[in-house]
Amino acid sequence: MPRPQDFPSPLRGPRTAARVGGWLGAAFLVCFATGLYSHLLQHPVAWLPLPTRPARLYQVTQGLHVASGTAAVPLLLVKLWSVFPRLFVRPPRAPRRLLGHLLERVSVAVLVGSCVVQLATGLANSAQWYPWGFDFVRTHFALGAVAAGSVLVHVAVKLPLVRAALEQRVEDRPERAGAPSRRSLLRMTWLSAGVAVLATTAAGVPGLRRVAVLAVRSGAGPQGVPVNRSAVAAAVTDLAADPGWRLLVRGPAGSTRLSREDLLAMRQRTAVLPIACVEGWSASGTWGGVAVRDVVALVGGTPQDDVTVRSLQRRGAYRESTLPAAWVARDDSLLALTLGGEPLHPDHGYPCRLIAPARSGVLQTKWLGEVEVVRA
Ligand SMILES: Nc1nc2c(c(=O)[nH]1)N[C@H]1C(S)=C(S)[C@@H](COP(=O)(O)O)O[C@H]1N2
Ligand SMILES: [Mo]
Repeated sequence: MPRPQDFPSPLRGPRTAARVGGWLGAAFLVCFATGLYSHLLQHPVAWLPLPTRPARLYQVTQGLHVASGTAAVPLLLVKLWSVFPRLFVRPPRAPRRLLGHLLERVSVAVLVGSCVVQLATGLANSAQWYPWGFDFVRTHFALGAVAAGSVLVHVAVKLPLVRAALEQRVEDRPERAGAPSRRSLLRMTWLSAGVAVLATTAAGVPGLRRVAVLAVRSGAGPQGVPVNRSAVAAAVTDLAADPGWRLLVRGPAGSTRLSREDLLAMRQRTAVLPIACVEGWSASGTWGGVAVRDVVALVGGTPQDDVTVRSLQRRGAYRESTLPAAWVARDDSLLALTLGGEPLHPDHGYPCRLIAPARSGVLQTKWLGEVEVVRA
């Protein structure tokens, strides 16, 4: 077993750890807040109404979520490197000090474990790679809570040490000839975090798409919008192309079945709205169709009701979503029939899909078969 003094680099230690830790804490805070918001959008709670505008809100917050999570990776690596020798500190002999030591070690183990797994699975998810058997969304949420709690405990415990470390200067000159200085180590760390942010978010910045090497699905797809699950993958091709397709609309005053022609004969509206996937990619389109509120009005639905939409798709987690009343009240919450002025491509949800502002992509249900008014 090595001992702490076997790691002689003067760049490790509290001065580096405290500074990188501050940035890491900031990245975690952004990531946690945007992640919580994304979770609440998908699992709304009645006492906490969420904003329905600006339309691009989720596009921005989820972009920040993926960018801050990616930036946290190099920050966490440098932070772990800077404290690595502490792993080999011998426990004290005195029983009371030993207890304190063990508690601190356990809290650090939970902290490091949850942060590493959280960032690794999040990164894999943003790269659309799901090599595990567990439910990603649930695990990511639960682990986020564990990570947030253990970060708070850690900051509280280390505060005196952090204060002292931040009072010490960061020198520009290396302590040993030929070695980098602490200042240049920190600069390299900020730079790596900056590159990580750019590589994930630049796809959204015109002209910078080519540097967005870590961004997935940044523009390709029929009608200029990427596709996550195609009609073939969802096994809906036949049902969606059936000329006998009707949208079943159910509400307190009864039910009705509408063909695409019926829907096209109603008042048409257009809205420029993004598809903003949880994975971080997003793309805007001009959607045309009928307002959800106009359709549910046919069966006695009002803008005070929630509306659940269901897909023709038989299996899969995103076959259904519920549009809260605040969204139903908006004219740009659409049952879309067209994208960019053309009938929806089969992969974008033909014959009819939901598209609404300030919502996560997973909630923009494609290939609708049914719309139901749900009264609270
Ligand atoms: N029925 C159904 N709708 C769905 C999905 C799905 O798997 N099934 N995927 C959702 C996800 S995760 C996203 S990001 C958007 C993508 O829409 P697009 O393929 O038109 O870009 O559709 C959503 N709607
Ligand atoms: Mo998505």
